[in-house]
Amino acid sequence: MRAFFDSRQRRHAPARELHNGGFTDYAETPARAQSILAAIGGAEAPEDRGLGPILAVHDAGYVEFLQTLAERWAAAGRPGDAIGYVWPVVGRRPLRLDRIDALIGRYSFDASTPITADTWTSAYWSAQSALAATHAVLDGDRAAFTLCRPPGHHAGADYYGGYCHLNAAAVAAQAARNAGKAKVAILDIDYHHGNGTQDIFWARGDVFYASLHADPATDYPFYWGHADEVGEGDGRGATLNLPLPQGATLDAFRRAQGRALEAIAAFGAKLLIVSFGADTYIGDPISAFRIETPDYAIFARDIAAAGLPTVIVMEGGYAVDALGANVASFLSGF
Ligand code: OKP
Ligand code: ZN
Repeated sequence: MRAFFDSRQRRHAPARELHNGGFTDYAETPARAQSILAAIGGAEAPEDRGLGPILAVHDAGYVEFLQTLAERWAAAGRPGDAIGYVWPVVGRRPLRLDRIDALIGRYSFDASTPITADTWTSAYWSAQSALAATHAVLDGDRAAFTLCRPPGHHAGADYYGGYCHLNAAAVAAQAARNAGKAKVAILDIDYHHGNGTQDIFWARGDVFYASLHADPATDYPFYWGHADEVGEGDGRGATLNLPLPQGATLDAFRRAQGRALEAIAAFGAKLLIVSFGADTYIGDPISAFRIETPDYAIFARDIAAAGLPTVIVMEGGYAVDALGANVASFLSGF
């Protein structure tokens, strides 16, 4: 299977993140990519397909903000990485403010995603890697893997958060739609709900979003991913949320994934994108499922049995030492 990664994706390396009320080392480290590359034997660099496919998903004002945030932060005399601390409560007037902190609040949803001078470059190449894998599959490959780091599924059309800036899975899905795939499905099996992906396709009937994740009653991102969220308008019924309790093991996860795959088959998807997070692993430092390394091959075989051309997009996974083996196990199932 072809795999894609650009070395510029390593540059984004915030120092600290706000976690449970204190600053801790940033969990989404460049070492994650190293662990995966060592286990899968390397990856190809993607072509540069430019901003067009990114702007097909993301708001132009947001993209411009992300490109310039680090400079503006420095120009405001702020040391270190840019972190927000104020957010507009839903329903406030859409004020056009210039103050850097107000803009961060406008274009993000949490304080766990510091922005550095390299964030834009790494996020851009992460999206390009996703496009390269998507085009490999559109050109006939059965499956392709994209090592998206930084990850993407928490990023919405006009917001970042959850270590995510550009939504690689959404960019991939939109590229497949534009290439003529009538119906595209996204299966999100990261530990966390992919709120950004859900929001982007919330009111659309052409892209199905199914997610297995830790119950948002107990886990980040809390405000999305509840079972009664099913989409709206043309998208009503094209969102499927299957929250699982903390402690979930192979059997519960596999059963839920089977339900998601049945729904994707009924929808009539012509191409599948898997948002794959290995933070469901038993040893993950920020998560609480109990999936073991060999289990990933089983999940992947079940997904492969759906028989759809498949783009595998890397999302989370923070047990760095085991991450490569978990990804390799998953890919072996294809
Ligand atoms: C990204 B992905 C809780 C802090 C939560 C954000 C988690 C982002 C996960 N105290 N930090 O879905 O793996
Ligand atoms: Zn996650």
